[in-house]
Amino acid sequence: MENSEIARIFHEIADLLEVKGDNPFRVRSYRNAALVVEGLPESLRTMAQKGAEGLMHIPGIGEGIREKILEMTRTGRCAFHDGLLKEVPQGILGILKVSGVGPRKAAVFFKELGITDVEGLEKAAKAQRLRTLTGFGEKSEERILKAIKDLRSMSGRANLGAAMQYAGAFQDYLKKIPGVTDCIPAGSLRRWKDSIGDIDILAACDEKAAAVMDGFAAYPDVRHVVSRGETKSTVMLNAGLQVDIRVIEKKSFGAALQYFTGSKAHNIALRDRAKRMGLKISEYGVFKEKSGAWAAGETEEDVYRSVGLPWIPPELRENRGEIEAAEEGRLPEMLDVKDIRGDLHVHTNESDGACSLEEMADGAIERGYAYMAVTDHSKAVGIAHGLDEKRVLAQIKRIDEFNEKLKKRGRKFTVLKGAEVDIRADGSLDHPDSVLDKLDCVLAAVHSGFSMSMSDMTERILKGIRSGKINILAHPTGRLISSREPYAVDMEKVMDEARKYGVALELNSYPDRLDLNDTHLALAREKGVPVVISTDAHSLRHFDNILYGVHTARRGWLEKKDVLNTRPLKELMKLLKRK
Ligand code: DGT
Ligand code: CA
Ligand code: CA
Repeated sequence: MENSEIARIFHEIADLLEVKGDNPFRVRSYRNAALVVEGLPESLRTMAQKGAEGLMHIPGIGEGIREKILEMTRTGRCAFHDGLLKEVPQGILGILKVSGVGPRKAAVFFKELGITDVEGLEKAAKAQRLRTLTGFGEKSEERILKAIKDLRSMSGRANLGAAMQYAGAFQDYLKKIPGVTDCIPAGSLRRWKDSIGDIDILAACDEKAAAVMDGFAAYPDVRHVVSRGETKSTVMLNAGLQVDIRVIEKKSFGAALQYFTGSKAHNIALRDRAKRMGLKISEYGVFKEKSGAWAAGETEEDVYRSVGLPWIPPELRENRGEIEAAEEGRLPEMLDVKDIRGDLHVHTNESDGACSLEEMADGAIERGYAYMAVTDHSKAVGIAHGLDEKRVLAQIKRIDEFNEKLKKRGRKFTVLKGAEVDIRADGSLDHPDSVLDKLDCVLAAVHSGFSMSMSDMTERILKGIRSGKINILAHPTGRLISSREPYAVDMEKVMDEARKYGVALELNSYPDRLDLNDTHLALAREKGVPVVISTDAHSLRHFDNILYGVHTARRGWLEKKDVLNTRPLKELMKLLKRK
């Protein structure tokens, strides 16, 4: 079991306990554990090889949860979780995936109307039975029906973060098989696409492919082998992810890597170009069309060179003008994770984060950052324990004191005073101006009422921008990749207004958000709207998610100059001045 699966089970336990109406503290401890596990850099499976000892020093993990981790890494099951699944109908977990339906609502549907799965919920909404419940009306039924539709249209693809973990673990395993000389995940994963249909792994092999295929099928996390050939096999992992593997001779490895990295559209365009040059590109190599003579294939660079191009970074291979740009020497200068100097979206345990301000700051310092903005939620976001005016003022004081301490110790690090203020349904902000004026970095975001019409939602966000009180529009489309479609909003209008008011747009690096997406980022770049790449960290290890943000930015052709948090603090502070 990989960390993401263990985290998922802890989330499920928390959900199931909440549906049951269990003690909220207990619920919270499982949610916290899920956050911590999601963020661990090291595989729990590896850590648990030393037994409970190996799990001793994970912060925020107590004895009960440690035992469950041990059990899961050893047996692949959690008896406590299994027990809960016997008490609560399993279909209810499906209901929780419907956007806007949390454990409390699911419990009401179950107890009052006997609804135990998504199909039941859909039927009840269509039969107008939900409106018989207190607090539910015609609007809520419409919302739920739309959310069910969204959910159905999105299932079948995996979140990039989870797919990376599974691919990484599989890759480590394959590398150890004798005869394997190289092993790289290709496909959409190598292009860092925001959702992954299946994982494609290439293995270069110096002798018999059959031995590699045996090893591949024997991977402990394989649920079943879908198909098996001499050089190509497909398996299904326990987590429900499909993996294709191809075994390739060394001399064709570059050609195969190029081919299986895709995208299909990029490959077709590249092949057309080769044809015009009298060449033929296939997964086996580049060949002269007439004579069939071999031209290139060992490395990707060779393949691109053979058609007169420099190597094109995988993130750009979507046939969005990259071949022309490569030809004319106009490829973007690729952003690097080392270019990022600070994180401007960080939560602490004052709202729904797992760590204190001091712990998060230490984590940011450890990453080599020069600054970090603490941006806890405002009071409208009740489930996240959002801060009211009084608590924000107290936090400001605490940050000032903390910065003083850092200064005295000679640390070149600054905590910016910030907030993630809710943009309410009417476009007003959830903190008074007197509070916002005291902050260095105000994020604003929509957290509810997602089903507004496009014109209403656009107006709502424009009003937030026009307040002149915000610096950054956080997760601008509100999408959750595996469960919620973006809300309808006129992004061109939002960007034009943002530019006018000096408001930056966030690229939220959380793997389930990646919001803005690649095409919106390209639009921002075109329009000259500055972008901030943030992690929305709720725990220390979430800082690592910056990698997903940076690679998504690369997919949008963003360069260092387009990203505000690549600037040193002084320059950043000037840019954050509100207009
Ligand atoms: P996914 O799995 O849906 O997230 O997206 P990909 O891009 O990983 O697609 P996949 O797994 O179907 O195929 C991997 C790569 O193999 C794809 O990016 C390009 C290449 N490929 C697959 N089918 C074709 C094809 O019919 N023509 C060409 N030129 N390339 C193909
Ligand atoms: Ca794929
Ligand atoms: Ca595939």
